[in-house]
Amino acid sequence: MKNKFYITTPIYYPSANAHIGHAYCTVMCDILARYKRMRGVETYFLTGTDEHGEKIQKNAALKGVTPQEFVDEIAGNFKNLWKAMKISNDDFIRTTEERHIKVVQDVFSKLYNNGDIYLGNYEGWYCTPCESFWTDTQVGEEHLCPDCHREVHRDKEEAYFFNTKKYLPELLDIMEKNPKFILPISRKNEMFNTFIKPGLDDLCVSRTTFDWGVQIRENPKHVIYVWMDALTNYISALGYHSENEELYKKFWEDPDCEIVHVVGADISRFHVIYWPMFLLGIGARVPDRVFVHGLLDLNGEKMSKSRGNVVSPLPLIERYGVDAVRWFLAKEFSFGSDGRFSPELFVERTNMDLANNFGNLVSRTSSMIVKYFDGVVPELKNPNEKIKEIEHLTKKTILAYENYLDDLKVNEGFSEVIDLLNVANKYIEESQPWVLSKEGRVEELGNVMAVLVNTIMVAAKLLSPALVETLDKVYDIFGIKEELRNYEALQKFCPYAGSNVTKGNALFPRLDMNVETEYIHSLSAK
Ligand code: ME8
Repeated sequence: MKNKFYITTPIYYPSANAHIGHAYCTVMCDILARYKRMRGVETYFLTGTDEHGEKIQKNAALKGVTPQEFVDEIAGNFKNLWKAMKISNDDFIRTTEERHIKVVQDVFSKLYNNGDIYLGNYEGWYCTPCESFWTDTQVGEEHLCPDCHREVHRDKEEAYFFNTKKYLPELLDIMEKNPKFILPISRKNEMFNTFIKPGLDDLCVSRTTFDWGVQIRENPKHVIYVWMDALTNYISALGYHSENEELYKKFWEDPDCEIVHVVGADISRFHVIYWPMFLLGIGARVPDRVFVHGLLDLNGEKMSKSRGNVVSPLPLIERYGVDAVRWFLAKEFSFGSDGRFSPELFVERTNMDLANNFGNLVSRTSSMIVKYFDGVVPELKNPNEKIKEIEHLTKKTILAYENYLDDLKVNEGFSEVIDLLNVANKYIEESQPWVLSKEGRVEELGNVMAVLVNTIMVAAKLLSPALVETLDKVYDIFGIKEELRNYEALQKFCPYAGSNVTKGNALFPRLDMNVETEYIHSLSAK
């Protein structure tokens, strides 16, 4: 494991408010950032908004406001949403900020002076919603954008081009030498077969038909292509080419920092092909990994504002709490595969993992300790074979969890913990504490309680990158001392004897399937 970690989300277009898909990507990055911090890795987590381009300019005009007013409002909404979702980003970059604009211009000039960018003419098919030019073959006879399947239009203009041929061999070499550069690995072939194998054209990196963008210093009637502008955020936010390059040096230049970009499958080619080439052009290091996550749909339909089927995370958080929403996103979908949001799945997931499994274990254990031991966690004495087995399983779970999360496999890591919680719930049934109490087998009864408390603490800590509010609640219910709240405490088995337990409210109330699915359906119908 490297000793520093830099993780980024895509910077989202503030052309409309965020929906559950944006929240998904941001929550997954937040979980990874929180996990690394928990492991003592110095971490920097960046998100932000991509505020230039024709689409934003058009949306602002439709609303009768300036583009800046338009993006100010929506960028503010993004920030508020991330606050409500307890996202722990270290910075929020906006591409209309001075600190960013200057860097984009510097990067362009550097590439231009290198001879990597040249002036030519562009004629092709343009998709405004995707801000992308496409070739005849790509749009086919129907003239539809290969990404979003909307109609494209013919566009011709004097434009600057980035010479992709120059860096392709080096890029292919990087992909070859670092098999984890594109993750999941299945995405690598897709990328190669779809975009590289048919032949890579030079990339058009400027526009003259609108002006909401970063001007090219050398030729101000051009604005820099919104993707070149946007990708640069990953280094402009760290202060690249600014008076204070401390963060850039610390996180980008240090080979002992792992750099991870998390992006949706819709935008992977920009991150896997062009961004590394720009970096090679300016003589900077390329990221270690581009993790391509899947896209979520709603009941089988692509989420889009025009269809009116967008789910906003805010009303879900208000009704079910931030941890339930974060948990659903983290656990329901395999990170890297496409997934489906449905109200039924949300209710089922919350009930199954949080109410019936984790929450139930916490409430049963705390009640029993209050009932049988006056609220004081007993000491583990003379553990039997079963307990040694659970101790072994606990250590194995922690290790497997760490390996999975280090490999960005969040879902699999959490599954290990859920399995451990299942074992603990089953252990209650098998050991029958109520019988032990009746028969006066106090030492055995105490041991069962000590083991349950230990399992709860391990689970609460390992799940805390997702369940950000639950950990402290669990610590408070079990009166866990400050010195036993750190990650290292998990290495000890049953160190919690003497803690004072109080019976708390249910951590996660069970949701009524009919009532709650109806409620969530009503949200997406609006
Ligand atoms: O593409 N399911 O911004 P964007 C899962 N500004 N994730 C989703 C999703 C869905 N249905 N919809 C969106 C842009 N996302 C550019 C990025 S980066 C230098 C510039 C997430 O607002 C997913 O991560 O269209 C996707 O890649 C991203 O939002 C696209 O956000």
